[in-house]
Amino acid sequence: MNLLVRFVFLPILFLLLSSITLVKGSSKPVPDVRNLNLIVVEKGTLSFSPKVVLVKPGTVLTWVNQDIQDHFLMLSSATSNEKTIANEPPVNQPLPPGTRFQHKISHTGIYPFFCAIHNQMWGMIMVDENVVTN
Ligand SMILES: [Cu+2]
Repeated sequence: MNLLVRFVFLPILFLLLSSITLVKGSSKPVPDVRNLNLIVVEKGTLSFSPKVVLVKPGTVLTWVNQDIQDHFLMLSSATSNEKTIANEPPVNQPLPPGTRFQHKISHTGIYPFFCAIHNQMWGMIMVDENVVTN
């Protein structure tokens, strides 16, 4: 039993603790996404940047395709409350290379969006009254 603890349990515990430390040690500062309204697809990245933004109601958001291939923006308020869902129709918007698309969101809520062509491209707009201005 002692051998089991010394050669099996303790090494596993050590590995677990050291991996936790590694994860903590490699964490980067969280970027400030308050009041950002520009979401860019840079060339070859297959991702929206930033992925998550936090804005006030009435913000006009802009998606820009700086890539050399087509993307297709789909956005909905489906995870928000009933009033938001009723008042914010879903967006289905082709984003050819070099184009931009603007869309105003007037109601508080959570708006996931993604690219209909590349399912690894996703993001989220969080709309809240209480966004502190920088
Ligand atoms: Cu895409």
